Amino acid sequence: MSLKKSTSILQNKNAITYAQRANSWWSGVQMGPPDVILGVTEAYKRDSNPKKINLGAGAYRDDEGKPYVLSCVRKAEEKLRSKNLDKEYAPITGSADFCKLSIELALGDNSDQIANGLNATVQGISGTGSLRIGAAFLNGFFPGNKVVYLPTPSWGNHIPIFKHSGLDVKSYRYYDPKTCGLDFAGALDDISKIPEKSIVLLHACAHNPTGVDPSKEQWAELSQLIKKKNLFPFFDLAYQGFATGNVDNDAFAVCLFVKDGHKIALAQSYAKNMGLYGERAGAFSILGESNDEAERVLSQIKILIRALYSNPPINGARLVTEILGDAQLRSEWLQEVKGMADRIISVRTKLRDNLKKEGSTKNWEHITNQIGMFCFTGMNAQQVERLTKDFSIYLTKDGRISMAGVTSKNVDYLAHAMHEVTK
Ligand code: PGU
Repeated sequence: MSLKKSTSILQNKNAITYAQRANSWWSGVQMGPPDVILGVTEAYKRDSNPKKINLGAGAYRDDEGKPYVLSCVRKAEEKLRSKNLDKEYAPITGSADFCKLSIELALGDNSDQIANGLNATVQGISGTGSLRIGAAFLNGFFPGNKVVYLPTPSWGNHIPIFKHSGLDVKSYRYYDPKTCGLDFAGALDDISKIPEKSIVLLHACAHNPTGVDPSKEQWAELSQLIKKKNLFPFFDLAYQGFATGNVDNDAFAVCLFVKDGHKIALAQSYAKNMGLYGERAGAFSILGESNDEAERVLSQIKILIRALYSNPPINGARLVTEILGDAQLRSEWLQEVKGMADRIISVRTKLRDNLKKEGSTKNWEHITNQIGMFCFTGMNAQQVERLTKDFSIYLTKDGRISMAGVTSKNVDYLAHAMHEVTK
């Protein structure tokens, strides 16, 4: 083909593209805002300041500030490699072993519920996908008010997850900005006014974003109230092990509610406690009154999953199964979770001490009182903006710091910057 001819074909093609653009299907689509949490990481990546710190998304870093792959995970990978497994589709509900090990991790190995087959458990796409499947099921089958009540504040993605599933979203008081602690009276008051047969979402431990959890006694009171009001508890258990370093302690609220007779819904994630962020391993469960009920529930969840993504990814669930199903790897994992939780607890103290050293006269007690991956600092949007603009420290606008990104190397710089913007 001559050069002249090929150029004219190109010009024609361009002309068609321009014509299509002028009258495009999508010309009415407006630019959406960046995600409030994951957008922070995107902005951080664009910054060239060598001192920059990313305290946005809750992803654990070692004391060098590097992503951390647990050694039990590396060993599980080795074991899987030697097994030379195939890549066949998983069942719609995912790996049966994975589901069993997951619900046992939450409810305990000796749970009557599991022994009696009362749980309908499916493998989900990490915590988010598990919540989303739960929300879709509730939207289709919840026999009461299709309204879910979230604590104020809650994880930023809870609202869209439930809304996209068709549920209404309302709220109950949870956090008291004056004390940077729990507004327990407010929570009780609001929950007592929720119409019967509505859904209440509870962060099982290490509340995100506040790092504020009810005490055991307060959980007991909440359980009684939620029962009295005939509300349906949906637990989000995304940080089992991360709050106290002990997976059983962190499942306290879930087990208490089950013991009190609640038939709960439960979303679990292995993103944080096994560091399997990108593997997307999680589980969703509903407890039924009988085995027959659980089976019927499961059959409907299967229908929902089939149309959404057919069946879940296999690799993350295989890793979890290797770790939880092997006594040696499991005990190594329990130590590593505790190691991560302990490192976070120790940098909390360092941050608080350094703020004092910087000369801050503000009360920063909540930094060490709050637990889990996050610290809700109480800094306002302007202060956060200054931290980012003047110091290249990236965090969400609500003043939440992912403590998992604080290290013994950057804690001085962080404390200095926090003092500068809050003094
Ligand atoms: N539930 C809660 C309470 C969470 O904090 C998170 C993650 C999830 C569920 C979902 O985690 P999966 O990764 O889907 O298992 N929240 C983190 C991670 C970043 C994000 O927003 O997804 C955070 O920084 O809040």
